[in-house]
Amino acid sequence: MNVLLLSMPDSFEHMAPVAVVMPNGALTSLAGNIDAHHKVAIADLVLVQDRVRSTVESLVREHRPDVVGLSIMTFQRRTAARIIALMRSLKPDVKIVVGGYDPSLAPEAYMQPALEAHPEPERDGARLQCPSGSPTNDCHPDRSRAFRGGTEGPRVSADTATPPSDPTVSGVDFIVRGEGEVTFRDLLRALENPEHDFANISGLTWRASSSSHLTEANTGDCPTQAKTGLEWATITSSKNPTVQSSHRPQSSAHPFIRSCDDWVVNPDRPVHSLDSGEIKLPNRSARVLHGYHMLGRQVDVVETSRGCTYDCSFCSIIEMRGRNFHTYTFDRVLADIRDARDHGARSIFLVDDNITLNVRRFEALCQAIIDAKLDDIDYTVQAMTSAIATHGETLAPLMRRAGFRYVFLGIENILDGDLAFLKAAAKNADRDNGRTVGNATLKAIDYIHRNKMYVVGGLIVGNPDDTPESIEENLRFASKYVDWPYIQHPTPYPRTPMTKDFVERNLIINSRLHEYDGTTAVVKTDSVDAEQIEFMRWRAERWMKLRHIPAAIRHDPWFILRNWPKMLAYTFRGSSIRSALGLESEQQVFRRYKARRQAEREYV
Ligand code: B12
Ligand code: SF4
Repeated sequence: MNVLLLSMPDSFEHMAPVAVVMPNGALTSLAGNIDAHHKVAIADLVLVQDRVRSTVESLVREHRPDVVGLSIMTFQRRTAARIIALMRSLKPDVKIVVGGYDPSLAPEAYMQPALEAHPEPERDGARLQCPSGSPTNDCHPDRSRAFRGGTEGPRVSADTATPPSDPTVSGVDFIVRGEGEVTFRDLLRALENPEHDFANISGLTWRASSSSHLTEANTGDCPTQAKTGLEWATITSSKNPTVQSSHRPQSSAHPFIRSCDDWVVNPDRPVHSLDSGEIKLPNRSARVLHGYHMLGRQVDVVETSRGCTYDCSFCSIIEMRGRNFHTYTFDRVLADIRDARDHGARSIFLVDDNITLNVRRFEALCQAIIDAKLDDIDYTVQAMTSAIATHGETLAPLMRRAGFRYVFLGIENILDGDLAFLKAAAKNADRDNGRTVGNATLKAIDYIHRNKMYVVGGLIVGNPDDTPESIEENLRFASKYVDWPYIQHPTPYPRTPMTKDFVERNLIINSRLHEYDGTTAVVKTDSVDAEQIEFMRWRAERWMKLRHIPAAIRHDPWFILRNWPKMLAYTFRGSSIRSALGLESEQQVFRRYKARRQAEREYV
């Protein structure tokens, strides 16, 4: 089969395409794990933000995909809906599979009635009706037509197939929940098999209409009404196979949407142990778009482990895969790094959720990188402050020797009250003989700086009890100590504990999911409104970013000298000659920046 894998084009404020464009690690891993006879192409649409529609059109023309897989974060849901509608208009019989954090944690939002690939003529002027709560198959008279080469019906144009309004997506055939390599591989096998037996694929949610192979075990009542939007806070994950029903009121705005569709939710797939060799190396050769870079150096992503045993309230990881930590063997990691280097990478981001959970292993990995002579690459990694502060004496010099350059520190906040809300106190604790003796942040930063590495400072401001003073205190801290600010606002992603808190305290002021990008304040605090919070961060952060330019010039002079006007223009977008001369207020510039940002989000 022809398989096309897409990541969404949406990026956020701290990922200025002129400075960083990073590949999506999930897609190469999926591509590396499907059977060899498939023809697979990967397109990271973040590489073509200004021409998404034409790129998708030519990808469909060139690759004639039978199956399209989309990797989606929550803030990308609306774009995903638009791309699916476009796909369907270009190739109505294509099978659409979604995966990643958003489909895994809010699958209900993807269970909307399908955009009809071959719209049924209206019968007696009425659309198909399905009795509420009916078992699965009855309302699908033509249920496997698309697989068996149905006739070309009238095409749904991208315009008429406007996706339902945010935050739901329609036209999806399969939802892969959690880790995807084996689930996706098995799904492709089932699609090739005339039986279409999807019932035995753990981690898969599928339309009953996709298969004739629906067992007794999977049918039954429809216990859960599909939920979307902010209702996700109350949904729990499925442990048993169930049929979910997404009966929705018919919408006259979407004439080709069926009035009902039933979904089968297979049991969860247990997380992979990784060291068994079950997950094969990523397939980077499948990429058909190019141009990934980090400050001009070709960049790639590599995993050495998955999972985390902490439970920070803002993080999606626990609901995604539970609290656990699994590691790849060093042989595999080194082979992966070599493969990335052979494909041109000179900079590598280790995308582990929390590599510093096992510091001894991390130290040994640094040594293995040095021994394997893979230390000529610039590495970036995410780390906990407590691990760096406690083990910095030995760990930090080894990291430097291995080639680490940027360390993303999850500082989150410098105030104890905020850390308690974020449930991030433990990972920021400075420990001595197992006893907590204070906050680890400054000590960790010091180790990193002494070893000539740079701190990307992850902070979260705008928590419920924050005041203007506490926000300023964090911003001052960032300005003084971090080399590159990565400051965000708390964002209520599906099923995180934080979301529940914000819902209960009635602090969410914005439910437009495409603005849930981390740098748009979508929640207020008890005493500061959201716009004010965002304004304070935006005003302070722009200038902090400027300070890193000399260090960047020393490392990559030609790239920075060629591109600094574009970088400045991006960082200070919204500014004008009048504002530079002090003839406009910062609020006016901020409003213009917000309008620009709004326009940027219309990728399709
Ligand atoms: C590395 C990383 C980044 C990197 C690189 C991003 C990239 N280009 O890949 C950087 C730092 C740039 C980044 C930025 C952001 N990130 Co980020 N990031 C991560 C992190 C740490 C690991 C993701 C990863 O690569 N894992 C390895 C791969 C192999 O696993 P995976 O992505 O889960 O994919 C598996 C499954 O999900 C599934 N799958 C995924 N896609 C698909 C598609 C199909 C078709 C199928 C079948 C299966 C499937 O199968 C894969 C293989 O098992 C996660 C998790 C964490 N602990 O924080 C957050 C995370 C994904 N990021 C998140 C967010 C919100 C962002 C930002 C918006 C803001 C931020 N917090 O920084 C930005 C936006 C990025 C942008 N496009 O502009 C959230 C997403 C939450 C959500 N509900 O959407 C996470 C979960 C962190 C969190 N806050 O909880 N991120
Ligand atoms: S330590 Fe990092 S990966 Fe682990 S729960 Fe906290 S934010 Fe998520």
